[in-house]
Amino acid sequence: RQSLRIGLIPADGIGKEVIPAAKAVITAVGSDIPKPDFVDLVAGWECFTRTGVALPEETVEALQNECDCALFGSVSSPSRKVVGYSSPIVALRKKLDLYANIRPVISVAPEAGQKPAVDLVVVRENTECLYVKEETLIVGENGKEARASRLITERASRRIGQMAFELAKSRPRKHLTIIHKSNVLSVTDGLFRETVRAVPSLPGVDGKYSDVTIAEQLVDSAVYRYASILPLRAESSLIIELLRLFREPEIFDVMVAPNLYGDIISDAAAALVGSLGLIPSVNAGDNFVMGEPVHGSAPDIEGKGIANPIASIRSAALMLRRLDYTKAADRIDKAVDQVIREGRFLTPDLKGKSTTSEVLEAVLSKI
Ligand code: NAD
Ligand code: K
Ligand code: MN
Repeated sequence: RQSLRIGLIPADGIGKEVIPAAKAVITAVGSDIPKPDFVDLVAGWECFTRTGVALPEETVEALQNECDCALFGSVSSPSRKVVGYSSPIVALRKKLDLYANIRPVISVAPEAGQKPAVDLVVVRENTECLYVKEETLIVGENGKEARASRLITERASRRIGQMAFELAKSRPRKHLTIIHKSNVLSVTDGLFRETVRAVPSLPGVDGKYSDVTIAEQLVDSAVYRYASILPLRAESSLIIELLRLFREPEIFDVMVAPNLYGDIISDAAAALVGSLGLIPSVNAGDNFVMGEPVHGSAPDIEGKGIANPIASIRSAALMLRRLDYTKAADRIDKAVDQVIREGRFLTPDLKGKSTTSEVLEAVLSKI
């Protein structure tokens, strides 16, 4: 391969401040990957207000035809209905069939080589559930009535289940928790739960997952169990660590969930390690991968130059890891770990005083 063509879609808000940091870090590990060739692409709310289109056809075509992978920043979707607008990231996940959103939530142990106190991965179904966005509003006898339909298919549940089992198998604890709410939604969540549970007995699997242990947790109590894992403390040295380890260290390893629950439990898990600004993800399908920080466009800090770039930097590493550029990914993650451990250059979300570019410089200096 001559070059690695990487689509960059910073989109809105702090996406524009953190995606350049990811780009700089990829450039810095250039000796361990094919020559990076960045393709600048547009999408988002600002793009919509300027052009009337949130996801231009050229962006989708460039991703499909000219790019080997991509990085997405964040989009500022309004909370009210705007005629003609629809979230470009939700659309992109469907158009590129990026059916899994893989979100590792891992704390940094005070010393290299120690086991991190929090080490889990949320595997979120990325194409259906309430995100089919079929909503209707009618005015009935008793006023307005709004409805949304929620789609759960066997096909999507099976492939996200396969992805989750594969991931669980590759990890030391080999433990998979299925997140659902089948006690109330026995038909939709029931189908998700049963289909994921049946993955190990699919034809051709042949005992491949026999060493993976399976558990289930209702989505609400899953969040409660996080909350019972005691809060973290930023020490004077600003080293991030947990006051106490998990009371039940085995509770969560890989968690697989339908789209909306997966979104919520991963934001909740981010609180365990200190900030949403630390948590990366990849949107993955069978043929394409798009890195994306878990956070949104953060309008409260937009334009101040203090957004934490680590989620985006780690998303670049996760994207490269998925493409088997393990050495480049390891170099990036190790550099980030060192910067967090030293605690000298951290953004305000981690109780530091550094800017986005100071954190980036610190990471680059360790690479
Ligand atoms: P958010 O993730 O943007 O912000 C939540 C809180 O976390 C804010 O206080 C913010 O300042 C902080 N935060 C997030 N990322 C940070 C970072 N990198 N560094 C430091 N602090 C950080 O969520 P929100 O406020 O609920 O949503 C804001 C906008 O983002 C909305 O328009 C929403 O639609 C959009 N959004 C987009 C995506 C996406 O692009 N996939 C995801 C979630 C939300
Ligand atoms: K995002
Ligand atoms: Mn979210």
